[in-house]
Amino acid sequence: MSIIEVKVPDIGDFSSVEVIEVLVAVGDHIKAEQSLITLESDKAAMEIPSPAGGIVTGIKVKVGDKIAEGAVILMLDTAAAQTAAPVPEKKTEPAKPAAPAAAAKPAAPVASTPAPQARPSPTASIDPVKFSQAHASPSVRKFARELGVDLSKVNASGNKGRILQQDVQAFVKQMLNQPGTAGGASVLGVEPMPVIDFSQWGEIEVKPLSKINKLTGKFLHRNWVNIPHVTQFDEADITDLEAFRVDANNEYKDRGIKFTMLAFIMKAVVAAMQKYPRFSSSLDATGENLVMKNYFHVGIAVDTPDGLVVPVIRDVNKKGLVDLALEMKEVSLKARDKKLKPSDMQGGCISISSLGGIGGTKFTPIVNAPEVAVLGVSKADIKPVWNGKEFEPRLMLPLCLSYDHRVIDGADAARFTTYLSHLLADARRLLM
Ligand code: CAO
Repeated sequence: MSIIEVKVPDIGDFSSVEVIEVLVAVGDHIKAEQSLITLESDKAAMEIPSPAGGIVTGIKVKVGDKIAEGAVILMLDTAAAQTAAPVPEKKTEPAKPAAPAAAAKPAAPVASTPAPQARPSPTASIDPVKFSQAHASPSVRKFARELGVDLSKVNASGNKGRILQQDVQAFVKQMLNQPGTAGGASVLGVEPMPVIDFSQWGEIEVKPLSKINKLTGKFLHRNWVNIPHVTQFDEADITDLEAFRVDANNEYKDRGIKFTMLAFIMKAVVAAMQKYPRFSSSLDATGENLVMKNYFHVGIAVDTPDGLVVPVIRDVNKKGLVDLALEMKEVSLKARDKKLKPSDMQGGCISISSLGGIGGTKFTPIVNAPEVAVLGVSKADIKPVWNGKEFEPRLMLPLCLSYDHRVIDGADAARFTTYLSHLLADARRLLM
């Protein structure tokens, strides 16, 4: 046995400094340079390292004690250092040879320092300034940094509002138990949704979401959060197209074919994508290249009793209106009978979401990534339109184009919807 007293080394001009953390316990095998306690003055916090390796046989300080240079921190059996296998400790640096008199390790002062570089983490986005201002010891800061926890969001339970290691652990636990966040973590670092007991205000019934609801919800949330959306609104004069559609329906009634406005809109959208190819592109995985496509597949949002699905109609540029009308009927039946395969819903270049059969004047659809644009269609209505001499009643179709602003500029979007309106106003242009 070779027991030494480990004392507070020269810590500068401080005569009475508070012990805010004791980082070791009796029986611990410690290495030279391992931090033993954390001291905190008005201006700074510092960790006191061990001058040698060994086994802690007694601790002479406790949290809250005020101590100065020369005070005994603990008793250390240094002979045990050679024989005992050291227990793994929190710090990862290799043991260094024992220093005869270890100096206090200058630790990050509590405030007014360059902000610690917070690593981006799935747990929370860290505001470096607020992190540096949080009241916590260096070891707690290190611990928080390792876990990617923003200290400014952690509730402190320590003396004078100090954040302790267990506070950081409690914060992480709370985040992991948070419902509705991917892996329990709030990627935006925003306040989590509160857990509410609705029965406190009246009778309630809890119904589980359908499988489709849950799946769609995840995709929509991901797309809404990741894509900077803008929606461009326009109106297309479909008076003549509607007259043509009615005629065509009369003509094809015997063959059981019904043309809805959607079939014409699909053709017009593909023609607009051919003129403006960025609208059918996708960003690659690096986010630095655009993948341009030489095919024209269009997703159609279909409302089913179980939720929203988006089957894809392929090669719309190669199909005529009759084929499209038949295929859309088949696909929406399949969707409502839950017969769509995952592959039926993949590979679209753009999606169309039509609420025109239901109602509403406009809405802002969410881009169906990896696509970069989605066209929302609302209910057409007769409106007075100025023809240069007088107001004329015209059937106007509201268009709502949401797009990924990383790929598409506002001017491009306005050109796209203007061209689309132009095509729908005179469908003969689709033949050109
Ligand atoms: N303006 C006015 N009337 C319209 C219209 C429009 N924009 N679009 C359709 N209509 C009319 C149709 O002409 C039809 O009338 P008739 O029976 O008199 O001919 C009636 O409304 C019903 O049409 P529909 O909605 O059944 O057919 P569709 O081809 O237009 O749409 C489908 C098919 C599958 C897209 C649609 O049934 C559907 O599910 N829509 C909902 C999509 C959805 O939920 N989107 C929201 C997604 S969230 O972003």
